[in-house]
Amino acid sequence: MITTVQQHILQQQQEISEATGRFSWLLSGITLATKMVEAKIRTAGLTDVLGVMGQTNVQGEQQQKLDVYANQALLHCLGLRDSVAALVSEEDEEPVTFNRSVETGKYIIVFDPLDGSSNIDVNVNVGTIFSVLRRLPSDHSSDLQASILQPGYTQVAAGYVVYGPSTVLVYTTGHGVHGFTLDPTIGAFVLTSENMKMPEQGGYYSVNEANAATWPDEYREYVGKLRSGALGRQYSSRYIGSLVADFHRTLLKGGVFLYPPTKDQPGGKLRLLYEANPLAFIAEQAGGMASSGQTRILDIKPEGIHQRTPFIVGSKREMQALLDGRAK
Ligand code: AHM
Ligand code: MG
Repeated sequence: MITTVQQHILQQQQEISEATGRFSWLLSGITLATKMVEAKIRTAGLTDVLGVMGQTNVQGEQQQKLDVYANQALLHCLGLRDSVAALVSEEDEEPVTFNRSVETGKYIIVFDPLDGSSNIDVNVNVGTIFSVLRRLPSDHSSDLQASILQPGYTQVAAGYVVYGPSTVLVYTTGHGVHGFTLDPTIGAFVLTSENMKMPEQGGYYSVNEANAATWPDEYREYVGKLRSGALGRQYSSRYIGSLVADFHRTLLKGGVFLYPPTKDQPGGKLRLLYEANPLAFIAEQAGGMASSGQTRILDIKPEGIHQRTPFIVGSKREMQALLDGRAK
């Protein structure tokens, strides 16, 4: 028989001592919203949702119509869950907080509603990334900053959905990484890969090489090593420009994804809370590693909700080679 993501979360919950039915109810808000987004994406060319909406978001980027829809779907589906204390989105400058007591409003969800949005209009994979944090019991404040700005190692759960040829959901609660595929005939995410493991070494590296001239030297040297066969393999390159899709391939096939510092983005481009942290949690749970080049991603203490970080994630062998190169 099939196992749906809902059933799987309920089973996992029995293994997490403090988990209650609230947690699976909360995650069902995420799966519902992502199914709404996927339905919209499937008919995108036929309806009037492609293209730019004419607003710029807090990062100064043009918001696509689908970005707005995905953000609203998540805010709506999760805002109704009474265990949610705050929602933090890439698309909103400030967190959306709910006036819920510490006993009821236990969780904070941080998300990138539609990652890779520059790919929407060209029919290339996009995704949703989420991270669940536990509200600090001492955090009675209305802004919940202390609870929101916790380092990634405190995440209770993290996951993503890739809207590709099929729609795939991958999540972890710290007990392995599990993958589900949306069965459109029944409208449910069905378990397709339990306990996913990243290969110890892969055959692909993934980076926007157009930026190579402005990377710090060690990244040019590192990618040079991958190209020259110094790691005992002849690598090939793959770069989609949708982080979720590039990460998903790295999880399945191994290798390394990098977004190093550049001249225009000396602090990195990708966002710590809703891009790097959740993917780093999943990578580590699958046997891989994630670093900013200086620090383990999950150890970084965030200072702002839209903070950026250089992000390098992948198989053990490639990650170790990067860190050894830095240690020289
Ligand atoms: P977005 O969340 O606004 O879509 O931006 C993040 C995206 C990532 O999905 C992707 O890894 C990266 O930006 C690509 O950047 P670039 O076009 O500079 O290579
Ligand atoms: Mg993104």
